[in-house]
Parts: sequence; structure tokens; C-alpha cells
Amino acid sequence: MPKWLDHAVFYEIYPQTFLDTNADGIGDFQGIINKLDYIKDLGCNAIWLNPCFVSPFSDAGYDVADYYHTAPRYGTNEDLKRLFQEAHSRGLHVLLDLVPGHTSVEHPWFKASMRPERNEYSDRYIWTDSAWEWTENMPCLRGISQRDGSCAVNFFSTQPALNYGYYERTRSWQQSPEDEGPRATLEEMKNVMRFWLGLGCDGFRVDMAGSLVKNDPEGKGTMALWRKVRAFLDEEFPEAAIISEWGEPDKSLPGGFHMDFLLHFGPSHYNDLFRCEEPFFSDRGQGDASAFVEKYLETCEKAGGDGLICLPSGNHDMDRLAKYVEGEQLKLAFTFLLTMPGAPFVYYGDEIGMRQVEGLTSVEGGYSRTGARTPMQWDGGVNAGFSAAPASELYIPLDPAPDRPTVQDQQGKADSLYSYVKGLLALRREHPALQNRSGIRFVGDGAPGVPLAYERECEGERLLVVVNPRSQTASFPWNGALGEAVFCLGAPAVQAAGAVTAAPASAGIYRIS
Ligand code: TEU
Ligand code: CA
Repeated sequence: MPKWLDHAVFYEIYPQTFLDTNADGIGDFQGIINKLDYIKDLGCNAIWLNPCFVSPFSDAGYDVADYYHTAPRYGTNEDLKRLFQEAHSRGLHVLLDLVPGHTSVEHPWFKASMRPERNEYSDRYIWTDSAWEWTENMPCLRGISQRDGSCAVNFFSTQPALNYGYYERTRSWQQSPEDEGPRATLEEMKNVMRFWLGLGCDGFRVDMAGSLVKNDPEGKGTMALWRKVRAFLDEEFPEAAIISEWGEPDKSLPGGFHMDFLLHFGPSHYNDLFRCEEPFFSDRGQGDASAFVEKYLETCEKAGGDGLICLPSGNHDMDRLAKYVEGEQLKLAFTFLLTMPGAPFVYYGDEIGMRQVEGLTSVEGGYSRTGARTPMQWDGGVNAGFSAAPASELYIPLDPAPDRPTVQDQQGKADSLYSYVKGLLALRREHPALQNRSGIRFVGDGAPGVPLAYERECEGERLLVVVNPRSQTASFPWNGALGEAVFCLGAPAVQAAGAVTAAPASAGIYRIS
């Protein structure tokens, strides 16, 4: 287990829209390098960079055409290497985004795989024996090649699925994970990891990690595959970290990942908190966090071990946090996000409450996701400081709202969301009990009338976190002694007659013994 994960706090960067330094309207590696100090100053010490490899960009780069070269629009491999070095010199770690489940249709492997004569890449993808036979319960491409057969796709139709085999096999064309083709695919993916780790990256966020082995309802085949990858990393790159886009830590962590996310899909009830009609983080008070808490505890129990369960503020696939959670509620949501166990993940711009921009034309397969990928709003200058290109040439248009939040504006204000997030991250650093591996015990589950409340503990330090987003008071039974508040938003909680009552729209962190 890489030691740096004990204190890791991540910042996710969508490179297209972070900072453009050569006025071509799209972000670049140099832009990220220029903002490393900003990320560090905010209180993050690690970065997850969305895919930045050669691609036709039908899915924003999740359709890789060359795993070994960066997309020229961001810079060269050398520039990325420099980014790693500049990050390391500031004590920051960098995860790249590995897309092992599919390539672009333009990848040379796929082109070779479409050829009628057998070759090295014939079994790199999943092909049926005949163009008249579908890929069972997966979508597929048909009528596209001289090779006879239909080819399975993973996501969009431009993303053919790489072949890691089938756990349960019912057709002759379904291979075992132990067959030569699937094994060669995995070996090549290990080579890709070796290559970038060799260049200085610190690990990978792994795209659709839970879906590699097909017909694998319980995930057993896919878990076995990742355990092999983990053994390889432990052996060759013990400080490298991998986090899965899986959303089921009870599978991914025993399956070898160091970390997994709770996400907008999967069984976690994450959406109950921030993204549904009546989220928990709302002053309307109609939301309910108790299903989330119940599932969280069950997942921790089942996952066991020392892996981390991570809560993102958002990501490039979800609506912006600020779409459903507004104003002071964003502070309460961040109080929760930044005081939970696991490594926190802040999606770029969420620290200033960037909004979902509605009504945009889809860019690079973003569709509804496009509105959560708009340019970072740095300041009040041209294009909000994102780019010197003409506004019409920006990768995605800026949030047009005259009152759109900016970093510059919020850095100057003590009561801004930016200052709040920065303050909380500093508090997290100062208190071991609030950090990634410290224990948690829920004492209030966010059911109607109840706040979210949990004890965090480490090396003798014990803290109680109480968060009540509602405009009514909320309470929970508690018999301990409520000590000094190390942090407070709104009125502090009061203790009387074996219960703690939290004020409306308040958050507090208290010493307990
Ligand atoms: O996402 C996988 C996925 O299934 C969802 O996050 C999906 O994008 C979302 O539910 C749609 O609203 C990963 C990447 O994060 C995503 O950006 C890619 O498009 C996808 O894989 C394919 O690589
Ligand atoms: Ca650029």
C-alpha cells in the first residue's frame, strides 16, 4: 500500500478546459503546470488527469488510438514528463486515466483486428464467428470489415471492447481469460502502465474497471484480473496507486485496487446526498441520507482490508454539484465530503461552486455531461482567464452568467466557498482523526429529523462531526461529553438530556473524549 495515500487529497483536472497557454482554445499540459501552485495552495496534494492520449476524441479521449503518446493538442510526452517533475517538486502526485476496456475504432490494433487473415490482433477484441451473429447481451459493430463477425462495443459505438475473456462461456467465440488473446491484451495493458510509471506518473484512475471480463455477474473474473495487475505493481512499482471507476468497493478493493469511488451509478445511494430531486444537502429538508449511511457501513464491512472508499465532489460525467446544491448548502456538503474517511476528490471548479451550464451543444461525446466540463473560471479577464483565444474558439463556451464565480473573486473573500474549502482542507491536515484512514462511527444517519453525525478517531484524537443542512433543528441521542468546537458554521450544536441538537443549516466539529 503506497504510504502517500494515507494523506492524499485529489484534484481532478479535465485537461481540455483547465488552462490554455497557447491561445488555441483548449487547455494544455503547460496550463496545468502553471496552476500546480494553485492546487497545492488550495490544499490538494494529488491530481487525477482525464485521458490525454492520442485519440479522435469521439468520447473526449476515452477512445484511445495510441496508449503511448500524448495528444499533441496538450503537449508532448516530454511535456507530460515535465508536468510529473514539476508536480513532484511541489510534493504533488499525479494519476493518469487508464482506459483498459476499449480503444477507439481508429486504434491500429482494431484496424488489424478487422482484417480477414489471422494476425496478432485478431483476438484483441471480442468478435463473434459470423456477421449474422450478435454479441449476445452487448451492443456490437457489424458490417464494418472484411473479417466475418460482429464486434462487441463497450460504450459508444466508436469504442470496441478489448478482449479479456468471458467468465461464463456459452458460445464458441467466447474465450477464457486464460486464453492466449485475453492474456496478450492484459500483458499489453501492463506494458502501458509500465511505460507511464517509468516516465514518472504515480498511478492510474482506471476507467470502467469493473467491466473487463464479460459474463461475470459477480465480478469474480474481473477481480482475479485486477489482483494480477496489483501483484505486478507491488512487485515493480510499489508506490504506484490505482483507483477504480467501479463504484462497488466490496468488489474492487478485494480485487486489488487501493481505492474505489462511490459514484452516480452503482448501489451506493451517493445520489441521495447531492443529486436527486430532494437531496439530503438541501434546506428543504425533504432529503434522507440514511440509505447511504446503511449501504456505506455494509460496504466498509464487506470490503475489509486497508483500501480507501473515496467520495468525489463530482466528476466529468456527473452534473455539477452546484446544480442541485446551492449557496451555503455547498459549504455544508463540503464539510461532509472533506471530513469523511477515504481520499477526497475535488472536481476542478467545484471549489468555487462552478455551475452546470445548460443548453450547450455536445462536445466530443459529452452530451449532457458537456455542461459540467466548461472552462475553469480563473478571473474577471478575457474568457475568465482560461484562454486568450476568441470566445467562439473555446473548446466549450464559458458559463455565460454575469455572476459566474471566479477564483480571483473568491480568493479575496473570507466567506467564499473557495476560502471555506481551503480552510477545511487545512483543518483536515491538522487533525489526524479527520484523515483518510482514521476510523468512523455514525451516530446520526441523516434520516428525517436527524443530522449526519459521526465520530472520527485516530491515535487518541476523537472528534465528532455534525452536519445539518435543513432549515429546522435536527438531533440524535448521544451521551458523551461535547468538548470544544474546532470548527463551526452557523450556531454550534447543543447537548441536553442525552441528545445533541444541531441548529438549522449548521456544521460543527467538536472534540470528544
Ligand atoms: O464512464 C463510465 C460510465 O458508465 C458513466 O460514468 C457514464 O459516463 C455516465 O453514466 C453517463 O452519464 C467512464 C468515463 O468516466 C466516461 O467519461 C467515459 O465516457 C466512459 O467511461 C467510456 O470510457
Ligand atoms: Ca492550448
